[in-house]
Amino acid sequence: MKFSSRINSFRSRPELFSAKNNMDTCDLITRMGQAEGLTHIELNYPEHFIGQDKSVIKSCIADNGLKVGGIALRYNKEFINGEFTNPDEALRNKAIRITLEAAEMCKFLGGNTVTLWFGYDGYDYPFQQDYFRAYELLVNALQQVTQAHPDMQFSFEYKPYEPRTFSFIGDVSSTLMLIDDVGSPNFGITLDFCHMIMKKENPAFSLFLSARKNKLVGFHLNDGYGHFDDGLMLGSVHLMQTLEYIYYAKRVNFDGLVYFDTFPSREDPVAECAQNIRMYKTLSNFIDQIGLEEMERLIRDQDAIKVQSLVLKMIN
Ligand SMILES: [Mn+2]
Repeated sequence: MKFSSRINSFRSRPELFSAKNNMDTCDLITRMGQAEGLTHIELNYPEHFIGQDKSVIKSCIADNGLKVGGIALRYNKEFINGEFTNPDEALRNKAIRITLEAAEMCKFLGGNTVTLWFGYDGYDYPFQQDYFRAYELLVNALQQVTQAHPDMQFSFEYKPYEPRTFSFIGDVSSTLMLIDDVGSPNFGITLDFCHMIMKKENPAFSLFLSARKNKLVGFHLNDGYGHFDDGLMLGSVHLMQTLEYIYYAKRVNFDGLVYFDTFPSREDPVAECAQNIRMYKTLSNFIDQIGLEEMERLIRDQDAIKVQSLVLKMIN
């Protein structure tokens, strides 16, 4: 299994790591290296490279026994009116240029996935967005970046809202429609558990839809209550839905990166990360003990009482 985590989580509780309050990218990577079971890291572009030497970052990752899973795009406030759908052509081109740079950086660091999350492509008011125009702009920009790097995997992480009231593409089906319209073989989907809960999707069903279309690239795992992107520890709120999600991950032989997109603020991030990995492995082992065939039989029976006995088995 490949496990990765959110680099900015490792800024919390700095007193547990060193006297330094302002940790640079290498400090954060070094701290991540202490998390038991962590194999990969993902960096944000350009955020984690500003004023940092990329070669130093590269050796720091190797020195800590880690590998780069990929790069995630973080567009700054300049793009408040949209990234790939920005009405200002110069800004839209700049967003495209930054995305292409991120792919180059990913290659340099030995990663293979560029994750795209467009926090600002969306709308807050009726008549604020021309949906036809914005959709064409988005498809066109995604074709440009995916075609420029055919050897790089690009992945779209949808989120229903936050910071916009409506993200332009905010659910599993419209993401799969977008991917289909872009038409690039190197373009797929990243499923974020909290985002799916916010959208009132059933995460295992979204996983099924993405796998059915052969577009499943990455997981962002966490938990939350469904109103905001809470970034809580895996299985802390929706334990059974997490179990069902991991079951379907096994069923489709998912071998991509499992990234914990959590926001520890009071917790020791090293312990929090190790706990998420332990939780994933424990739930995964539980399914293995029952056996995939037995699980399939259980599902075929459509007997909710038998399913509840699974919970009892976990507790006992
Ligand atoms: Mn995420």
